[in-house]
Amino acid sequence: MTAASRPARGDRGDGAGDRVAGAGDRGYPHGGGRDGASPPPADASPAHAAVELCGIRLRHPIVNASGTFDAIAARRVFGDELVTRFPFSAFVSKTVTLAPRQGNAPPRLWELPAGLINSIGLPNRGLDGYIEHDLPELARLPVPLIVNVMGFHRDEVVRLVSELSARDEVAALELNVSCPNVETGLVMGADPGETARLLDAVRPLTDKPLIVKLTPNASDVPAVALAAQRAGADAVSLINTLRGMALHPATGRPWLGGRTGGVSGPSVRAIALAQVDAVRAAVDIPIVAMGGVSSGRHALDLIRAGATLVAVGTESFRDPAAGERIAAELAAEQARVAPPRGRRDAG
Ligand code: RRO
Repeated sequence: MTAASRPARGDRGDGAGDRVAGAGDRGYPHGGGRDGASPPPADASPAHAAVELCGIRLRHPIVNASGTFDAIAARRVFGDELVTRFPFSAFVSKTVTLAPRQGNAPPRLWELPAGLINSIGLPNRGLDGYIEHDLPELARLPVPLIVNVMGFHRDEVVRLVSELSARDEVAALELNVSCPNVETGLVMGADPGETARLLDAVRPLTDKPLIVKLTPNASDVPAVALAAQRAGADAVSLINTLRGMALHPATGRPWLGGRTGGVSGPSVRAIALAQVDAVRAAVDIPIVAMGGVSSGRHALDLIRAGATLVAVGTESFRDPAAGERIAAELAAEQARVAPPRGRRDAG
């Protein structure tokens, strides 16, 4: 089946994308009174902000960046309030690998003047554990589920895509191509040929939307995006984190257990904007843009650069309700730039 002949995908058929409650005056998560947490927005998802990504209807354009919001832990803390006031219009899972992983040795984080370096190292239950334990929990969220997967060999990605594609709970798959192929040593997403070969292997296995998460640690990111599009990707997402390093101030040795890590947060926003702009010029498929977004204005910048959706990552560590606040701020910015019909003529 060709990309053109595939049916509209990703719609869970249960209106899930329409059931995100607008913010009211109930508890989650503003009620906790965290320092620096967002003030409650009046309405996080007015109708004019609704969008569609690859056939998936979403209440607003703000989703989470993979690995930056633990919805299962958040539900334990905030209870059903998380479900009725979920901060994102879709949930992107943390990266799932074929085998379970412990992740990197600590320390795993280093704080920067404007952001973070993380070296988490993909801790997860593996595919079987994810399907048994995480998927049933995540399927209870009121928004479509996008599952992020990564393999160290094409065959691993083939298994991940084919098994997750068979699950009705999964609206779309995001391929994390930021890891080296153990056969070639090349980072799959740093090389257009590797990216195309990966898509050639997995595209025929699924009718669900395939989003390729690009790495910024590549010499020609638009060329990788174009290779992904030509090989059948439905969308690209960018940017993943930029490789960085910190030294222990006393010993001068690498601080992070993984030696290097990924830089995110406000320090990378200008880089994200430039890469989204360059990728927009190279491809026609939708872009999910992220990198240092902490306000509606930042989200609007990425949409102006050509994004359909914007993901919030590091800011959610500071404020778990950031997604809801940023969606409301974005809607206000968009209404200011292009007021909804009726209001445009008023006065
Ligand atoms: O788990 C991680 O350390 C990690 C991943 Br998979 C990723 O895609 N990006 C990142 O900054 N960290």
